Amino acid sequence: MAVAGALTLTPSAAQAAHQCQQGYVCIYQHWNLTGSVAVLPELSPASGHFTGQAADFRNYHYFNGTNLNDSASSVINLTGQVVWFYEHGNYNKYKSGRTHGVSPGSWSNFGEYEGLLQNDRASSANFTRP
Ligand SMILES: [Ca+2]
Repeated sequence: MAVAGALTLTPSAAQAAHQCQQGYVCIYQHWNLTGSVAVLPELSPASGHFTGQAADFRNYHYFNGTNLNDSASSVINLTGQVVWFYEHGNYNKYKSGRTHGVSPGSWSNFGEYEGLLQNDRASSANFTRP
């Protein structure tokens, strides 16, 4: 009995937006800061492991285990500098590609603007204006 009720899943808790903390860049699997999140210490001054660059997103995963490369859809930047995302690894150094900058204290969806980095295409990020 009550089988139907037991099968009713409530996605709200699992899919609730991760609360990004001050001093961090938080990258989300889906638009509007939803889905699983990846927090890269190298891009987050508050982490204690800030280098200002992540050259290859294949080396990172969301909390749910999915690889970060070619899957990022939105980002919030709670650092004091513009963070730049690139279509290819090594900040498009070896291959021309699109970019998308996210201003301090703001958030953005990838792929909402023609000419900028598209959805599910980010492969590296840094704080150096391309
Ligand atoms: Ca995505």
